[in-house]
Amino acid sequence: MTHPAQLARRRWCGLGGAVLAGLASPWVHATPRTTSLQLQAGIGLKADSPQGRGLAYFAELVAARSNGSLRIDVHTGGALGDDLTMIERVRSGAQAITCPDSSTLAAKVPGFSVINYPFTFRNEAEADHVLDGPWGSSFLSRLGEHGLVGLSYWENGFRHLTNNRQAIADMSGIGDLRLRTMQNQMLIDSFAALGFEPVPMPFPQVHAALALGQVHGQENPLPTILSSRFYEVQKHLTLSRHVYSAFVLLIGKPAWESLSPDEQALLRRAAIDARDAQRRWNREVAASALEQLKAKGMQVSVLSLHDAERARRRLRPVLEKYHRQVGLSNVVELYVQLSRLRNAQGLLDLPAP
Ligand code: TK8
Repeated sequence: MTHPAQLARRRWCGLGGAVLAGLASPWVHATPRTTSLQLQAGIGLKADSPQGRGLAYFAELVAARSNGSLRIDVHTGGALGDDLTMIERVRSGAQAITCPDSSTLAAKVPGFSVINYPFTFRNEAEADHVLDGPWGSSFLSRLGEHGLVGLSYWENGFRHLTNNRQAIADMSGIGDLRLRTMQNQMLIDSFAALGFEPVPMPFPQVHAALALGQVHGQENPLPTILSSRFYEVQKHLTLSRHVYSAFVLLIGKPAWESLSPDEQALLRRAAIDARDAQRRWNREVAASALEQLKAKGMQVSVLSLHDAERARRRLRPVLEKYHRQVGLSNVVELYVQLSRLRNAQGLLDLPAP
């Protein structure tokens, strides 16, 4: 296939610069661009969330490093749709960029579900290690078959449970507690196995559904419980760290192919620099969020190591069912990498923190 940038150069030769300078089509440009290219980006979280700050920073880096010829137009708070909708919009070229939770990409590349296997990562450093290495990259490159380019993993974080019925210290559901989950079958089955009534739902609907009592609980990292104001409609918080959750910064093929190789390299570099800043901000907010949520009136309980282990045992049959679907080698390779890392850190014999 002819690369659009090559096509642009060919047209440039054939038609002459004066004609081309007046054409606004992103397909027709020389380097440097004569008009700036707008790339529309959308995310589900608010502008003041760490994800929102990360995306604004990414846009800033891209604008500065391209001398203004690439401009990312940022839409937050689900203004362009929920994660699944935006993934499709990005594939079709209706929008250029999004940053969904990796769990919503599992319908395309099932291996993404392994990231969300409950009680797997002990800390953020373990997640960074495997996501930024060959294990995480292999899933990003498989997105190519689905019209998507995965640029980098950002942090959503360790997820915690909230509800407005009663304190749940041990992470076992009370049958009729309707718990909003992300739209991922492995997670739906996991929460059912723990005794909840899972209700998969797009993120932008969650606050209203909690307020109306359509669902009684949800689970998300502390920065999201804070930035999405879930404390307004949820009384109880269980510090459970039951799942580690990552975002994937994505650009769709239609937008990607309208960029020259230099511009693609610029975007890849900026995606990594913005990732590092976003993770730092996410961790800073996560560290201070608990005090703020308590001050807003949330009642906090902590899942004990013992109860986490019991929950993990209850989930074993669910995960065994998924090993094959997500690719057994993906699961084995993750555990090999984690064991190596823990071994190198002398942590192999310690219980999870
Ligand atoms: C925002 C979502 C959110 C995720 C969820 O679009 O759906 O609960 O944790 O951050 O991606």
